[in-house]
Amino acid sequence: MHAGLPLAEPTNLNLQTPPVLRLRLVAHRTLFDISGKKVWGKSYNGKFVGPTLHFLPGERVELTLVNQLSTPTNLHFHGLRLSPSGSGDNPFISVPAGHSFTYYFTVPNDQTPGTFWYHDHDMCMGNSPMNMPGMSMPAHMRMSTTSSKCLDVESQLYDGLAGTIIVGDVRNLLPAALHNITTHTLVFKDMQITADNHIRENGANTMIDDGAPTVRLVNGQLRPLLNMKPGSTELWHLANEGADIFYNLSMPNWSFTVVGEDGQLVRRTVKATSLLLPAGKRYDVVVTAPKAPGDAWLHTLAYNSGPVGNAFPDVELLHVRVAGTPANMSTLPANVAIGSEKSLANAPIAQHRDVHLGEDESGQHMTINGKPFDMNKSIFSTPAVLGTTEEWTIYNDTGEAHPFHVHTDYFQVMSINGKAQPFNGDQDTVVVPFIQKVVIRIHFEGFTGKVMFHCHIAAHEVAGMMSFINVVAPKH
Ligand SMILES: [Cu+2]
Repeated sequence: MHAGLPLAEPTNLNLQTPPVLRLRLVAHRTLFDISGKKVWGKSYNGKFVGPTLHFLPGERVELTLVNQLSTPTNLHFHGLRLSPSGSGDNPFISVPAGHSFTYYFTVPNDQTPGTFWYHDHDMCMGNSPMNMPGMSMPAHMRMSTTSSKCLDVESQLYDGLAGTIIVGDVRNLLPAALHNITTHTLVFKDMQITADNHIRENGANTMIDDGAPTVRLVNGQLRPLLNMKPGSTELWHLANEGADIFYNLSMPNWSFTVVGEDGQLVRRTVKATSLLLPAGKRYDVVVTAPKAPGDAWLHTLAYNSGPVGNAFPDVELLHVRVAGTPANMSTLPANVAIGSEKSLANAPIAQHRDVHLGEDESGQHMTINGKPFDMNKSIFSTPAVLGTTEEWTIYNDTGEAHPFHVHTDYFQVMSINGKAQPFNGDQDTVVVPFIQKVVIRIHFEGFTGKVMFHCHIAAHEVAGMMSFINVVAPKH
């Protein structure tokens, strides 16, 4: 691999956003060119970072997934408020090898502009009958859907089956002087490569080891080069679309002004010198280059996820060269009003729930409330009621951090290990530090159905740290 090539953006699957948007993603085995090195993996439409989808609030989307892989796959639209049932954002759908499936959904009118992503969420459903709405499965196909012929979500994500979704244009919410600033999408993924030039997968003879040395990439490139003019201001869409590992982003002597987190607008902008992105997390940030020319690096700082977790080293990710004619551009300070999401601090709480994240000593068997994932049974015997707010206390009973992700509806982080968190917007993924607890509030306002939640370290999700809650309509 050769470092230092000019930064390439992920390709766009669409730029037009008509009222009915028809898109096609083809999942297939692919020989990637990763900064000059040929590596086998799996892709949507040919690139290690899948093409970027652009949606508008209120838009009808008809997205056909063509599965040319030799194993089942599916799609999850991470962070979007979509129905978890039918042909919407339904991870219980599994598209068999050689088949296609069209996802139909409408982006909510009140969907905030920001950065989201899509990725495989196939749950290797073993001998359970396929659940594809509108598709009756011939008997011979039902026979073929055994667990021996599926590939776990960690392997599929790691292989390359993920891409970015951008809703609307966050720049329109910034002060007028910043409406036309340059944007970049920066997607973080890592890669471990086998001796025969395949991206590592879990299988009979190999395992992805999320603590092993790995190659960290930006947009599928090794330490690419981004040119900026002195004093210029840009909007960066940051997304950790990797399977397992953390990114602790920082640029010495620079700062990030956070506009959105997990596709949710912040109430007021905040300055940050580092941003922790577990797998699945996104930030929309504004950055301004210094007035003096020079070189800077976007790093992931060293990060330790806990005594039985991983100690990730400091790694340079992106070379930013500040050169050329100085630009005299506006900056984005802290404390600028952006979003209008209301706090749930005073909401009546319909239900309190405890969520215990657990794992055994081997780290191979993981649980929520003592139970490994069962796609047929929620860990909760009582459902949630649409229109109500619940408070969940997530206890991390293990010696490593777990990023907790909820589908369909966002949540508000109330406290971390007893320390109250000021409200500045919602999230869909929160890091629960080892042996600590995090309290969140969720207002179930979107949809009835099975709403998944899980650790977004894909290895942990596969090991069983996943369940769902049944959300039901209120009784009248
Ligand atoms: Cu985990």
